[in-house]
Amino acid sequence: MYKLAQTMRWYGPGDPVSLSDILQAGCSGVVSALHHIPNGKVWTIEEIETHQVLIRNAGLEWTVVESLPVHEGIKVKHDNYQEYIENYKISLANLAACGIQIVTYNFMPILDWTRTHLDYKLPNGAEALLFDKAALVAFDVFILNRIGAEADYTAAELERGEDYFKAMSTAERLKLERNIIAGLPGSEESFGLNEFLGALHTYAAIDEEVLFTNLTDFLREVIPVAESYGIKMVIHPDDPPYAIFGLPRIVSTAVQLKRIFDAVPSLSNGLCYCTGSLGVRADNDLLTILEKFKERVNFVHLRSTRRNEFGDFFEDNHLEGDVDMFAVMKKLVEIQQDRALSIPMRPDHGHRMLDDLHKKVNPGYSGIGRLKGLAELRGLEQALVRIHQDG
Ligand code: DNO
Repeated sequence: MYKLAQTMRWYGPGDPVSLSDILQAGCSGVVSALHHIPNGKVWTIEEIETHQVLIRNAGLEWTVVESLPVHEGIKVKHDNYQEYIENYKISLANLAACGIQIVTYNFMPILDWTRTHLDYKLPNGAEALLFDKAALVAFDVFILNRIGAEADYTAAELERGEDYFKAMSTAERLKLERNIIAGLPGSEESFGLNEFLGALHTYAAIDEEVLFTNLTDFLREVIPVAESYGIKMVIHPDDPPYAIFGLPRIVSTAVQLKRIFDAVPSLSNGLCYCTGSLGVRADNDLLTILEKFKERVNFVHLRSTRRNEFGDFFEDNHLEGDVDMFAVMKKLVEIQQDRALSIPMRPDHGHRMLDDLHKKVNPGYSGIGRLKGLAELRGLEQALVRIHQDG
């Protein structure tokens, strides 16, 4: 029986969660990236091998790249975007030469994943990541003072945002700013307020259609190269899966995903099926998405969020929240048997709990919280595999 290949993300030698921790958690693979190489530069074989050796020496294998970042120059098609695309192709060739064949990337403008609070206290004392819509509005309209921001929100949202803003201390404003734009772990960029406004400006003439063209032009160049090396590229959905800061978003729904795969049909044009990102939208049917793109799902992020009527969401326990993890896992078990392969999976994020609370951890990437998520997911899968086997 094929089972999900259990992995955890490792940020490199500076990660407070060590490779030994990851091994003890039950993983065989590691999801990692060369975070020290500036975005847009080539990943050389030497650099890849050095990282690979660190991981191998700990008894693990680097099975998935997350992420090989797509330079902003490609997303907005700056003059030198061709050079970045060429560098991307060389990095793919080098990864393939080292035997790494799953490469994650995203096409979110400017910011990677976005949360407003990194230490949202749960009733049991653990901490979770939270996206509070009122806080986002407070930041966008009243702290960043983005021109035209008001038009993106309803009157009720603006009112909640203003109340939120008025109740904040200066320290809280700074913290909110840091959480949103100073770069969460894994993000490729970080900004101050003015820099961020400047970055937003580079998208003034880029709507969803233009961004889609820029994505497909990129894919038409890199996917044939990936395919020739046996690499599966997997696009990570937008997180959250809708427009923020007036920026275009094109990887948020089944319709958008279909458009991307129709434009470049190669199976090397794949999906990182992230239940936590896609699941934030009530109109995203996670099972339908999985069924539709099952041939292209070559990496899985399992996580559950819980949303409320205001558009806020927090990261819940892996088996709770709005994601029907039982149904998702059942489907993943079936898909793996049909495709006769194991798909790498990582427990996406985890609460900060127990000893995590006394340590510095990368938000979302705690040791114990992720271990708990992974253990629950592993148990769920084991049971479903057994049921599948017994017919
Ligand atoms: C957040 C992650 C993202 C993801 C990138 C992929 O925890 O899921 O940062 O790695 O969007 O390129």
